[in-house]
Amino acid sequence: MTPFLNQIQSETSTTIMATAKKAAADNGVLHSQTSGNRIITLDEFIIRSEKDFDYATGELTGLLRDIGVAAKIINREVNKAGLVNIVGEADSGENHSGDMQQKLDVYANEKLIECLQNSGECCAIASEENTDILNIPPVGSKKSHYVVMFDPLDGSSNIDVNVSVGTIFAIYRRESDVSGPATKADFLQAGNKQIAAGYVLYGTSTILVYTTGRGVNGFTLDPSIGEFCLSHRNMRIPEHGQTYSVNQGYYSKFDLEMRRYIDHCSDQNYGLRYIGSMVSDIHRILIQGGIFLYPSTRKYPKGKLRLLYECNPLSLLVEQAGGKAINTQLKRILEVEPTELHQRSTIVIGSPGMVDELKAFIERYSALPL
Ligand code: AFP
Repeated sequence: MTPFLNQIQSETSTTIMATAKKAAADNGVLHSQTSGNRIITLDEFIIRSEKDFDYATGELTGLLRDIGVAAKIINREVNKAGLVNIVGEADSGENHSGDMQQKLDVYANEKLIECLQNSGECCAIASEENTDILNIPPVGSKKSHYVVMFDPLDGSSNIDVNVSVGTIFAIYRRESDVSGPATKADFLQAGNKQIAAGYVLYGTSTILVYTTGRGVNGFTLDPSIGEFCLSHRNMRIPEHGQTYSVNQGYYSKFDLEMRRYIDHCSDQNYGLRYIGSMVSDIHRILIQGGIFLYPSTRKYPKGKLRLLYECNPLSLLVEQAGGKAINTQLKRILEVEPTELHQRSTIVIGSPGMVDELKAFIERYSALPL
């Protein structure tokens, strides 16, 4: 080897050593920032919690881990979106609901399906990006009991401008016979039948938040070790917050009760915070309290957001953290019986005190004409 090549090799090893040392040091910071104890990774937490599940066969554990892996892969692409030619609209054009599919939407959808296919713990998926349900071929003789629904990249119209986006997922136990393919009815279950639900927020840091119906926990991705680490244990939503979250640009298109409530928020000096990426807004509300509204508008008389893979999983998380989620007919979101895969819903979700406050406005004003 020439002296020149020798030098390069030795410089490279020094750089690798330095990077490793820095990673270890950063990791130490994270240790002390979390709880002062050793780090608990998502995988470890899921395995430890397995005994809490009603059907503790390891299948659900496997599914959550598959979603965790997909989240890391999606995170990698989201983070370099500005560097490569992956931002912008996909060649496939519009998805079934008429939204322009973004390239990263398509990528995230593919990765989630791929990861869920690998372990064979999921028998079928439904996604915002697919018109129909997609049966997954069984792995060997494995008979899977679960179906997974997701919005692979919610808020994707924000990608090109570097605003946080998120993945939302919901897991149900199938109702059809395990020996045949899953059916649409397996997905059209009320939200209160969810076995698990969660989101991944690709923000200033990447965080995965999930529930299996026994509280809500958040795991922040430590890029130096490539692991989601427990950072938000047993999240509890404050009874009342200081912000409201709504697209106030539609004010004149909202019904009277919504306009009155928005006026009330302004009178109370609540701050207006609306990111246009629901996962980000809900994450803030879970931590700081507040209320998020997406009522009917003239354009979306039934509301804009999707019941099955946006409203239901986020409602389960918020309720599990002590919050409330209803539609503008005052029905608990988790009790709505779905009739369509891509059904839309109105939603009022957040701190219990604020949802109750809005409920009083609906009860008082909704009978009045616009
Ligand atoms: P996109 O995924 O098309 O960006 O929609 C995001 C979203 O479903 C939700 O995350 C936002 O809160 C909401 O729509 C924003 O909708 P408006 O632009 O109508 O306020």
